[in-house]
Amino acid sequence: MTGNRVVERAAAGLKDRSGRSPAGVWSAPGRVNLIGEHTDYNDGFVFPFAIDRRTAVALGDRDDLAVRVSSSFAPDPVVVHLDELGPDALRGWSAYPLGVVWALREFGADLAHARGVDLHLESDVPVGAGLSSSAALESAVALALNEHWGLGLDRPTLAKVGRLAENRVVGAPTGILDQSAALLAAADAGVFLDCRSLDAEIVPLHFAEAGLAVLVVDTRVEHAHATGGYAARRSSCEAGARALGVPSLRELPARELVRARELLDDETFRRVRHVVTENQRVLDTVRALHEGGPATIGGLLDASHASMRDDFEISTPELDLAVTTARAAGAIGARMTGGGFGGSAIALVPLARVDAAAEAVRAAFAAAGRREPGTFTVVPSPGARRDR
Ligand code: GAF
Repeated sequence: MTGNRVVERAAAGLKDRSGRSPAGVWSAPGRVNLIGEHTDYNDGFVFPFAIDRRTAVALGDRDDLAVRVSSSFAPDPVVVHLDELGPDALRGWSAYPLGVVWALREFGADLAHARGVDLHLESDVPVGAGLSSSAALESAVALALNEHWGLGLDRPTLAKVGRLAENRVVGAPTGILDQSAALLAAADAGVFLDCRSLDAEIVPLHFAEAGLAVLVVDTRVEHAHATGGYAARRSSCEAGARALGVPSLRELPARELVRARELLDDETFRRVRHVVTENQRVLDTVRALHEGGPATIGGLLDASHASMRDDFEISTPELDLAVTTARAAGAIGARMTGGGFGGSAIALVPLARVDAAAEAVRAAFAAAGRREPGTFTVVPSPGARRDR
């Protein structure tokens, strides 16, 4: 199990670097969003599941009031005194874990009696692949400190802590999807989340029982949400909602798209149409899963990809190639997943055809002169937890 390996590596890394035995080890998973893209910051619906790749944090108590973070994926440890943690002082990779410490306080956590800690992090969630490695890290640290310091915050609040760290410290204007997936997920199930109320329903997926697997194609085109297209899409959605007189696009009924087409410029209209139709596809997916199981959702995944490609314009040639090739090789549905502009696509593939589909995608990338993609299957897995 990859999960166990990162837990062991985190514990050993802490001992190595600080000489301390861990007081505990916590971990949180990366995620695949099955459907519901760019709907979270529009108060809409999302439906992610946690994957079997995790980030683990080993925690050791210190004798002072400092937080020291280290990792094998970072050059040097960073040490900051608990009272000196401001959002503007944090830079580089340590902004993720230290941003969480800062953000806990913003959500009312009383750190007056907290002792300093050493945190050592290890991960097997690929970075820059659109599988939420940053939310995995934030969620593991948030849960670890919440439990170790006895802060008493619930998981939905810890998800907000992670999002605030990401928004304010890292500078990416992202929504609540990724941290909610990392913190609320359950094995063999997806998290159907209403991003307005934050009500979550755990919906069984049972891919394997249906003879299906989820193949991830990491295009190895790195995306970054702190810059560029992501923020532009968010602004378009907000501008569309303002022009249509609704507080968020969640409030726009599908029948209002006729009026939207008259009122909005073509680009804003297509951004709005993506969000409105994607919300409906999430609802339809959850219903289809309840009524017919995962073999009935392929068409919804395809339609979601087409909407992201044509209306929201966040796909890339590599993501489109992954999707069309996987479909031609036997996938029953496929779509890009996550924020877009790079990252990964997912394909729902009959078990017997997974290897052939992966091979077909790699061959298509080679034939198109693209970098070799990563191809691997993922299994819906438990959310953040204490491992030791
Ligand atoms: C990224 C963001 F972090 C999420 O909040 C979400 O908006 C997603 O892109 C698109 O659905 O993962």
